[in-house]
Amino acid sequence: MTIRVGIVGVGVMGADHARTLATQVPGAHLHAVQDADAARAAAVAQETGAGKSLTDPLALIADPAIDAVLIASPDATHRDFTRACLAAGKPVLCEKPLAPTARECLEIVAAEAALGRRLVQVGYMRRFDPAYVELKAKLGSGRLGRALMFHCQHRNVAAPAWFTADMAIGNSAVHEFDIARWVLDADMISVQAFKPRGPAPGAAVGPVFILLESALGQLVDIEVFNNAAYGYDVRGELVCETGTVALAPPVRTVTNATLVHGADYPADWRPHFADAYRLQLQAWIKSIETGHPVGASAWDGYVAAAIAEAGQESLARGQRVAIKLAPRPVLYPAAA
Ligand code: ISE
Repeated sequence: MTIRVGIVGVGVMGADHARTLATQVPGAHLHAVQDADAARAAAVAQETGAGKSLTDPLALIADPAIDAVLIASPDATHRDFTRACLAAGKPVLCEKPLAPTARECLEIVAAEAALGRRLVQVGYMRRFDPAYVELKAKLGSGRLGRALMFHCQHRNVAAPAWFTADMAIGNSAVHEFDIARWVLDADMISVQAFKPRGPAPGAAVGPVFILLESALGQLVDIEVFNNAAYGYDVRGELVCETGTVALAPPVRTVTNATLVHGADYPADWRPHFADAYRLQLQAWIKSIETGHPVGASAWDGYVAAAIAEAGQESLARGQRVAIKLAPRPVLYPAAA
């Protein structure tokens, strides 16, 4: 069985997914790629051997020769394209965020619930990252007792000048919101977000610190620093009743040079999470073959967006904010 895939949007992430799909995902055939920039779509099609390149996203989604769609277009388009896939009855892997607002995410949830079967997977790829998978398994083994705290750090080299603290929450920290729910198997009930005083107004966005409380009383602290300069660096440590377990930095080589001993950092998330992206795509294709959905659901996409909005509100008001979720449709079983 071969699943014929079309990709909507082949910018940085879409092109990366296209390369992985074309070369490392058994059972998938990259049938077509779409981009508003015709030259870019054609170049990615040529590089990856995709049979077709086009500029109309809805034509790609409607194409009867396409069985499943990967959406990697700008965030503002995610809701409409995901809904078009649902209307066409096609499985869809939508890059995070599912949509820019919780309200739009809920529209997707409602549309999928009305359909009565899960077709949407959201690209929260850390759920497939071998290090996070092992962290969760070690917690699940019971050897460390119950989880009490989860320390998370998320550092990027640099963000564009227009990147704001709200975007640090809505675009970057959403990964931690999702992975914390998944690792702890618990929903979050409150959020408080802080910014250190300074840097001076007008300077690039500095660190944002976020504290979540889970329904089981666990604390999750998150530092997101989009202008950390030194490298792409994601860390996590669970503090449990009788021990701790942390993600080990993905280091393959250590360099000795004049007066230096050290490891390199990647410039962005793609090398750091290369295995996660590949495993996510392989699991997505397998889930279409078997009919058993995997990964973050539309509901999980909604919850991440709802936590982000509560976090943004907390930052604006300088107060802890309760996370209130819409009623959960039966389509989505209780575990995160
Ligand atoms: C980006 O959109 C991602 O999804 C990356 O994984 C994350 O590390 C980065 O902070 C986001 O801006």
